[in-house]
Amino acid sequence: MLLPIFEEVDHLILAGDVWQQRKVGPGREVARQMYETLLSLAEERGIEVEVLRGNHDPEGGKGVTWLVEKAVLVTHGDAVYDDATPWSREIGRYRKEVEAVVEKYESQSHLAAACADRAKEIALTLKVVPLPKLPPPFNFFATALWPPSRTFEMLRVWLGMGKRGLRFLEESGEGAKVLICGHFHQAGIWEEGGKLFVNTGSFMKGSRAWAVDLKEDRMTARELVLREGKFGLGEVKGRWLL
Ligand SMILES: [Mn+2]
Repeated sequence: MLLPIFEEVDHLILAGDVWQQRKVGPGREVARQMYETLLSLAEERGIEVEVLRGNHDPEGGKGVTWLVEKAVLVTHGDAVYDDATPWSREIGRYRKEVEAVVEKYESQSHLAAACADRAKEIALTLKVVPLPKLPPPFNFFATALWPPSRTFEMLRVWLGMGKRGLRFLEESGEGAKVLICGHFHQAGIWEEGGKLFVNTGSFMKGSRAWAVDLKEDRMTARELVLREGKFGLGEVKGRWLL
């Protein structure tokens, strides 16, 4: 499905949550194999692949990567909030453990890489809470909306993430002008005071996925559109000269 996007790409950055490493049961192996296939399809085409870690695949991968002489910072996005994934289903159950991790990092560097390390520790702290098996559409509501506090946290983060992302860039971005991340499932562009934050959204149902293309100092954000089972580049959402 992603092959059309691979055309004309020589360096591909996958910004985390590429596969569900934390999943338990047989689905985990299917997810891992799909991930391996994705990597080999890219490698066969001579594409250099850089995989960042996310909260769903916290083991392996770098926390952050920099492009264009550190003008562009790419990270999964769970480094942006102190508690990484405030809307997580599991966070209520592990609140004390998460607070201990946040406290441990309080006295340390608040640069992007350290924040990404904190996010990884939080991801490994949250153990998967099994869900009851329900028929559709109840399974969707159980997955997406339980517990109810999750919905409020998602709304709070969606409304505030633009400002929060720009603040992270300012405080932790080591002078970078651009922050690119996903994690929040809501694609968008926020600009303020010469700083730019692009959220590439998500491939999940109900979300839109974007891709950011960088060629020398020209950067373009585009929507990815699903046509006849394959993703292609769609509408241009923003163009910048770095
Ligand atoms: Mn995530």
